[in-house]
Amino acid sequence: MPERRRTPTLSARLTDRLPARLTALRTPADPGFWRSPVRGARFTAVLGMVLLAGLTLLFVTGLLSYAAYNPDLDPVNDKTPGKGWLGFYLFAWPTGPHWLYRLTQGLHVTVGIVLVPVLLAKLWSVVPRLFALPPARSVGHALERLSVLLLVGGALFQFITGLLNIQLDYLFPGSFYTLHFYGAWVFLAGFITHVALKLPQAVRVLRSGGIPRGGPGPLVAPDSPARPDTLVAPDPLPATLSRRGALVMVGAGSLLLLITSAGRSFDGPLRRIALLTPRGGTEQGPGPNAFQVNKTAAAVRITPADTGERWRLTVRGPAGELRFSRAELLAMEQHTAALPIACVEGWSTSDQLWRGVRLSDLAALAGYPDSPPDVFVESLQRSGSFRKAALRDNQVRDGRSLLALEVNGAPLSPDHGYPARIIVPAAPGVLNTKWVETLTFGEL
Ligand SMILES: Nc1nc2c(c(=O)[nH]1)N[C@H]1C(S)=C(S)[C@@H](COP(=O)(O)O)O[C@H]1N2
Ligand SMILES: [Mo]
Repeated sequence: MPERRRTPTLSARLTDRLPARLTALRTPADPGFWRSPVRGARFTAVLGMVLLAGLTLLFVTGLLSYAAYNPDLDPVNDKTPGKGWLGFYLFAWPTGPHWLYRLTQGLHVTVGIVLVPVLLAKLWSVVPRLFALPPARSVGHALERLSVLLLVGGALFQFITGLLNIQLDYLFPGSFYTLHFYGAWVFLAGFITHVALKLPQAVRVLRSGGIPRGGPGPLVAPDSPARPDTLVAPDPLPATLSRRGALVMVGAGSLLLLITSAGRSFDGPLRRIALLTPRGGTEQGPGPNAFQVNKTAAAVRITPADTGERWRLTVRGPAGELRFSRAELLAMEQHTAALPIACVEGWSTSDQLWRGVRLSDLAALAGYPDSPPDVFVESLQRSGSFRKAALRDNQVRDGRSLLALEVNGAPLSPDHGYPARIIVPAAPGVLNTKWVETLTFGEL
């Protein structure tokens, strides 16, 4: 039987005759402009499914992180005043398990970093659609494109602000919390719409077989009644990498990021391989205070004179205003608690053994012998952020919530908050105020 040859289309016949220089003049709106043999519905669907799971986790852990700040203890902790009903879900952050914030925020930041290659690959895989003409074929299509704008814009904004924040290199005007919080909701609007519109299709594409091995080729057999795969390049270049190979590369990129960033949630050798991020990779040296420091005493200009013999803790409440020297605090009943420091930046330490006075005992001295109220904590630090924090009654009540004077059997080091610091189970690091000067119990 003679081999059947496909008759080339008119445009193909024309472009064949044109010099290469002229065929290169195709615009991005022309499907033929996009020539990677890797693009295809299944490639996009696989990445989409990873993002569906990963971005959902990011959104949930992000909202939890905001709740963990006690933002409705106005006005001290509210990092996004004016959030209005977007704060509808806020709840009293629990004090157990004591590693709760270490887990939720470690996941939030680590998963965020690890998803970067997946997000970029997904955007790359659908970029021809960005240029497709006409811009809107119907009202439905126009709305779909609008939702993609919210989705892609929201996701890029969230990733960029988040990554800049953990790199301690914050270029944006305005508060990170406010921007990242509102950005999350804008992103969610696009995300939900996009998932509702695309998930059925992605599931169908993935059910119709595994990821095709090898490079180019239409997703569906030519004689299949199914819709053609419009992501497949009509005029692909020769494959240098299979689709599966491309997915493996994306996965390898994510794995590399995981290895070089996840270690900052642990102490010891793992922290040393967390080369990518600040607060990792650095060694803290030997000794009981040898664990990660956020801001040093020197960085906020706290001198030995501020924390020496003249230092007093002021405790305020219905019982009046009381003052204690460090020696007087050490003479009170001391309690120990093994608790980590877990920062919003995603890094954390393993449990450290803190020792000091229970916040509930100080509340009793302040005039709340039975049920401790909220407390407003102020540091002697005069410049920079995180000088004040409010703790909720459930946190004050927990027997592991301490005004710590010692850690791991030694006095606190100046960098870890000498002469006294707050430590609360499951709370974000930012609530663990260092260099404490005043505790005000009751009405904030
Ligand atoms: N006074 C004061 N307390 C503070 C901070 C600060 O900048 N100033 N930083 C907070 C943050 S964001 C964290 S993560 C922890 C870090 O504690 P560490 O430096 O002892 O590890 O301290 C918290 N307490
Ligand atoms: Mo922090």
